[in-house]
Amino acid sequence: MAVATATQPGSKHNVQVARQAYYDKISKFHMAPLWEVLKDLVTPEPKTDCRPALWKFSDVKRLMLEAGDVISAEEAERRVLVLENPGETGNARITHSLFAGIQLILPGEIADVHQHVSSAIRFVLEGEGAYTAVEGEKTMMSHGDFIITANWAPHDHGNPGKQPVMWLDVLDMPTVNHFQASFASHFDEKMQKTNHADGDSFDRYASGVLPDGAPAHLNRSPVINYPYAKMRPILERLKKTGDIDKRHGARVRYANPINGGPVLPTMGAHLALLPKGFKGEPYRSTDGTIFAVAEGGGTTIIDGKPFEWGVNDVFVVPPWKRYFHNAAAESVLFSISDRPAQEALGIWREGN
Ligand code: GTQ
Ligand code: FE2
Repeated sequence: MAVATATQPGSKHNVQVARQAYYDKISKFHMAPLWEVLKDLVTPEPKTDCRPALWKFSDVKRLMLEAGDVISAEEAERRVLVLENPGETGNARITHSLFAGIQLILPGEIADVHQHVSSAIRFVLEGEGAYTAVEGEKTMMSHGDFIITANWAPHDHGNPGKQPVMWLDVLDMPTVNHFQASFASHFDEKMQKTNHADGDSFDRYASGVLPDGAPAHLNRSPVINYPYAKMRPILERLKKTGDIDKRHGARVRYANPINGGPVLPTMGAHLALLPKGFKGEPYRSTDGTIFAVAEGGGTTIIDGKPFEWGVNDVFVVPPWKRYFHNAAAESVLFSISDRPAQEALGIWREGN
């Protein structure tokens, strides 16, 4: 029986050469062999460049205030420092699908009205006296408020107060850009005309009644601001009655009052109270999740590594990385992810 050598037909070397020649030939016809890349395309478990990371508010605040000296809100259009995932350097994203940043608006500044396909949420960290105006409703911003700006909603921000105001922005820009479907436009005026009082959309839609004739279907919430002052007592009720999830604590999901669905089709958010001494059970899900600390202090173990957090810190858990929370003090965690988008596409999974 003949033994294959490098010079004989059918040898390993010849097979490689013949295959490469074939790949070169088909590439001229814009075709490529799936079998060379199949293992990277259909992985048995989620594959991600996203890494666990945490941003300390003490660093964020100091560096953010320095940005106030370097550029005005007007020049910047939005004075935002991107929270860039260390595994996605240069890509302006905190997870593969979501952008996050910290925005600063100084007393007397305005961030002009504009609109874009990307939806945004704000979670207010520090300072009082700034507002955001969304679709004709002006709402004052306070610590812990959750504000949504849906797809194509005109929005501008301003600070007629005396303190610098900072908040967390999360936008679905990487998702929109994945589909290459981005549009944006500016208005001639700096501020939109507001024709609704502060709190109007919450009182109108989130009080157990709906305006008669409200649409039966709406893929985003009509509520502009879910104020912390209204949400926090609900967490207290859940805690008192022992409605505490072993993984997530006493948690509410921000809902669209029209249909109970997520606030936005691309992003969904929760607010959770972790009682003092809470030791959470492990959890993982396919939606990489961004957390912001509204109250308290504790540690979250992500993929085996401890991340210690305090008020206004932001941290990120990559898709399908196992994590669990430990609360040293009674704590409140805001979280946001692309879960609604994954659920709509039928690809979301969770586990322990
Ligand atoms: O406040 O309108 O962080 O358009 C990124 C893009 C904030 C905003 C960001 C934006 C905004
Ligand atoms: Fe914007």
